[in-house]
Amino acid sequence: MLPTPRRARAGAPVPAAAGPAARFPGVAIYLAERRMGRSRRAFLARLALSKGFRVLDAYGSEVTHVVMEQTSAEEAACWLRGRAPAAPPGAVGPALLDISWFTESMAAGQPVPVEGRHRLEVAVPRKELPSPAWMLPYACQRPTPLTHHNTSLTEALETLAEAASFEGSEGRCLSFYRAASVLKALPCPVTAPSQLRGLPHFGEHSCRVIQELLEHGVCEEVERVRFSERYQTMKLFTQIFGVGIRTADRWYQEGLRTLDDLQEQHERLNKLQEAGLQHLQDLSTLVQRLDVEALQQLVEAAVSEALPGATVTLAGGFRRGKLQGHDVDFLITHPQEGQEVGLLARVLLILKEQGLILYHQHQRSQCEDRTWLAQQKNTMDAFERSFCIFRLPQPLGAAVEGSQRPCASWKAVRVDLVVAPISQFPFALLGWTGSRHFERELRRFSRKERGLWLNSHGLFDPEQKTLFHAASEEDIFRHLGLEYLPPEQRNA
Ligand code: DCP
Ligand code: MG
Repeated sequence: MLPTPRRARAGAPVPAAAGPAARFPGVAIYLAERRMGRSRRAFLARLALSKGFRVLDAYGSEVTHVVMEQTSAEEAACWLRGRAPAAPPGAVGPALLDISWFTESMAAGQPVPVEGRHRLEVAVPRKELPSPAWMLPYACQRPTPLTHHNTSLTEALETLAEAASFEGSEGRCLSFYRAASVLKALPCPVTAPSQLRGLPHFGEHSCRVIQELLEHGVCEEVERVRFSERYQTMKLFTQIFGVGIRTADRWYQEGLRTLDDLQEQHERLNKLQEAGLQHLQDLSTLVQRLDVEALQQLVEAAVSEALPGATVTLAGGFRRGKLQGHDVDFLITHPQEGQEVGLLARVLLILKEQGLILYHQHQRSQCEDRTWLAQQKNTMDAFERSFCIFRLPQPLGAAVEGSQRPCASWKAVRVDLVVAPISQFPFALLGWTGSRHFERELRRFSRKERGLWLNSHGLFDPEQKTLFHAASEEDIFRHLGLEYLPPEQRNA
């Protein structure tokens, strides 16, 4: 049986309502957690209590002021109808207010009179940029399609995010990614800086970048970064399979700048990196949809030969609808738990016998260590997997785009094969479908708003020490109280 969704605990973090000491007897505030989030609600409740306001933990007839965030008047009215019996004729229901009434009252140290501008907004007409109130703060709360209306703006912000990651500035990196992700979810292009006002995650720096881009077509800081030796070298090194930021940085600090520098000192490279460098030409050419289909057939054939009934599911960017990608991610499982053990080695043997593997690095499963199921950290996962470079046959005479071998009979393609036991498969599929930013946000949302730890193995309740069992991705969204987003809408 499924445990009760955490939303049932919605009221829990709000401290007990202020008692007789409340300074404003005519005012009883109810903070609606929906969209506000659990931690923020608890914070606001404490703030109001400390100023002598009465804050009610549960909604009831005593409530005079309902405060909501990112909610339209229609949604609020609907919410209210679902909670309270219709008020008798002539009776005045509670005021449905946005956060501005609350913040002004806190600043004044007393309830300010309710004015029209405090009342919840009516829905904006479609096709116009929505009011910021409509933009939910977590990327996993809003659909993000593959193609959007603000590509040049998001590319600039993502360049700054990437540059920050090269410098180890995780906070700055995330701020830029979050701002970029908000722009990807907008239904129309941003054409004036004023449209950014009130959007979540738009700090002063991101606003300045967008303002410059809108006014001048370029942003000086972005251009400076793009053409800097540091950024270009880090980009060059990190695109080599097996080279992460730390390694690239070390090489940079040691004075290496070019691929020739690396070739000359190839004793520095481990086997994975050597293979990456050897096939760099092909691997830096984007994988196409047709390649993915061909690969899926090859992998499926090998998997069913190794274990009839085992399945292969496409994950990663291609599952989100991308037409091109830097690699191909496949998840392998079997409907009977335990049957998947030892499968990957057999699959690789078959693929190797067919001459399809140029390189592979096997990583054994660490799932026996059950603490993985309850991991809070953002590390990837502990599934058995193989990082492969496939030798993918090309149709006769086909040109390999960007290749030095214009009519090559094969090309090198990066493929990740990941094996998940069926009981963890929905979590693995959700975790491996991405995007990376979507995953990051989903985990952050689970932790901060629901108090649950999510990873590619499961969803864990650290208080009750229980794991949630899911039969599908939909189950996981439901349990988190999130609207289901299909893979094509997870391109955050
Ligand atoms: N993933 C993750 N955290 C990581 C690595 C991967 O959450 N540290 C997830 C999200 C990714 C998915 O796994 O979307 C696959 O990873 P890829 O690096 O292959 O990314 P994509 O497939 O999304 O894009 P592409 O391969 O085109 O670069
Ligand atoms: Mg991928």
